[in-house]
Amino acid sequence: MQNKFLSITKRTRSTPFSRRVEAAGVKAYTVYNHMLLPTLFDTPEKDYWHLCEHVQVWDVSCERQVEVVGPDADKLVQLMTPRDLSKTDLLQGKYAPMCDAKGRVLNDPIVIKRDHNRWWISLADSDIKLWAQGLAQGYGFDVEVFEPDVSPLGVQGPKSDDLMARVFGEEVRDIGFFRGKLLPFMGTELYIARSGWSKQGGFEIYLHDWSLGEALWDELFEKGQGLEVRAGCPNGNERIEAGLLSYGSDMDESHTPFDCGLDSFLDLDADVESLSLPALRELAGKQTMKFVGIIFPESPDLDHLMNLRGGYDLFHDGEVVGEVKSQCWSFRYEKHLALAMIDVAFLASNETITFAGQQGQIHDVPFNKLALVS
Ligand code: THG
Repeated sequence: MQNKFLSITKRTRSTPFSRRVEAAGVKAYTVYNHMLLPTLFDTPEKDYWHLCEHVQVWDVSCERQVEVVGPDADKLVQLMTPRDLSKTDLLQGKYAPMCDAKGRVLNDPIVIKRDHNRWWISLADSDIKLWAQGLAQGYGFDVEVFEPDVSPLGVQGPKSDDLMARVFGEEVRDIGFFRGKLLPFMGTELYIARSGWSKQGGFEIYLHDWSLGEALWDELFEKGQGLEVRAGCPNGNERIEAGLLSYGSDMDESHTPFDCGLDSFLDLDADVESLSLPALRELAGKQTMKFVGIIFPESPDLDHLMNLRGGYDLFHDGEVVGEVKSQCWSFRYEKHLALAMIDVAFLASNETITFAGQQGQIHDVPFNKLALVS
């Protein structure tokens, strides 16, 4: 399947940074939370190496926030996730899968404790605002649930500390992983966290005033001179190597967190009220699928590579034993990497799998922790 053009309308919302993204020469978009998300600026390979060597500014406004505020806010957010949030510090973020009462994954956001009884749920691509509003209504909680005017701007890459220090001061350097600070910008204070959907290091600036978007963008580029700063976007190749999950591609509401390898983000023994914890305690140890990596020596063929696409069945002896969810050609390892869900029963006795005529080696994710032998 070839790429087609995307018709951009009000429904595929633009962002506070869209004009700058266009001026920077964006080549492709996807739609995420009903909003434009750039996916390509130069070639996939040039975008990749630039991210790994320099610093990029990412319009990730589409990581929309659901704000939950009011006397029952802690209760509602805890109800939505099986991760124990009771010990979250102010301005701390936690990667917190959200699950329904059957223990199925509805989203895998970062939840941020902005204040006492005030949370931002920084969403992956599914309509959690409606779910949260429904739960609040059904449980009779005293909370407001809405999408605030908040648009994250990512600053990612090895030079991101230097760039951020030039714009926001040296104190950005001691922000810990998934921690944040409120730092001044043009008469307001922006929430800035050390997080982002790459493993090259970086920050996310949560712009809470749409009208300041272009000023923020311009400031990063003006102060970034000499750092080779340029516009970028979440990079499919980099995140597949790093094993960062993409909701809707790698997993969806048919999977449990166990299937996805998200066990370490569940607190099965926690004494908290969470909608999914009873089901997840039952499901523990009974997983039927496993999220794995597969390494192929060569690219199966160009059609399969289009857009890091998944959705391909994996067969063994004529039986479907799994599905490729995302895949890419790794410029770093010079191998074709796939992320896949595979039947646990098949995995028990097999380490190789055939796909598009090639033998692939099954590996744990992330790939970039492995010594990839040639
Ligand atoms: N930043 C913000 N919002 C987001 C994302 C983000 N919303 C959508 C999407 N990304 C949510 N999904 C993820 C998935 C993985 C991570 C963050 C968000 C992530 N994981 C690390 C890992 O798996 O190695 C670390 C997790 C941890 O140790 O707590 O960073 O990127 N604002």
